[in-house]
Amino acid sequence: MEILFEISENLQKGKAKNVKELVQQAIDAQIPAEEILEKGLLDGMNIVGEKFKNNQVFVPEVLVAARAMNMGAALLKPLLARVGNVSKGKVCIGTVKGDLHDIGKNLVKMMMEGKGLEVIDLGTDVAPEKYVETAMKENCQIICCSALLTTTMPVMGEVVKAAQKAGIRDKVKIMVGGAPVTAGFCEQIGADVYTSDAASAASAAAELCKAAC
Ligand code: B1M
Repeated sequence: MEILFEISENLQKGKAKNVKELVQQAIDAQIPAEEILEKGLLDGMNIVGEKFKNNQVFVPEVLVAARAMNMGAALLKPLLARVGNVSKGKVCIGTVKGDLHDIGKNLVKMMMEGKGLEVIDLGTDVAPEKYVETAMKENCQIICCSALLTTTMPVMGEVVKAAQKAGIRDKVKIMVGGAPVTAGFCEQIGADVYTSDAASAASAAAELCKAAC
């Protein structure tokens, strides 16, 4: 669809205002929010990611693209979050210590809210102790950790250890994800669930909360 292509193109150029207008037009044209997200916004962000990897674009370009992505995603949020009034579970989510990437984490949060879960967003650069303290204070059923850097992935193992040390490991599930994370890594560090994308993370979290109730 032409409009989704235009969203992707404008996102790659960091034209946030255009992206916002185009996303609104796509919503008005009754294109499903999931499709606008996948084929418009995420398509554009993936292309920027490839160019960043190949040194064809640099941090400033990536940042303006990320801003455009967030502005477009904000319009989709109410459509993706078909939430009822009753919370179906409580989770805390954050990007691990040393890591500032939050676009994927924000999408996971949005999709989880769409499943009716209450999500406490700890932001980025989150220390292991912070996840654990929050889970204890807020009675979260799940701790969700996101990491985009191979250098920060090991912090997820520290989160598992911190939960063990605090004596809550049998009361809280730990979910992990982010581009470099794998099911094997999840198993290796003793976390509970790995999912590769935001939609699967939301479904898995909803199932875990249902099982815990
Ligand atoms: Co960064 N960066 N970055 N960056 N950046 C990557 C990750 C990189 C792969 C680019 C590359 O070289 N190809 C590379 C990492 C290499 C590695 O570790 N192997 C990299 C690097 C090196 C860096 C810096 C070190 C660069 C530098 O300064 N020299 C630096 C580190 C800063 C830091 O964190 N301390 C850095 C900085 C930045 C920006 C600030 C410029 C910006 C972040 C802006 C922001 O997030 N607000 C940025 C961006 C945007 C990227 C790329 C281009 C895009 C990431 C993204 O948002 N993707 C990325 C290249 C790429 O991924 N192709 C790259 C879209 C997003 C929707 O996908 O986050 O994967 P993602 O989330 C997915 C899934 O992974 C999953 O669901 C999401 C949607 O389905 N998911 C989960 C995520 N979390 C989950 C949790 C779950 C389950 C699923 O359960 C709990």
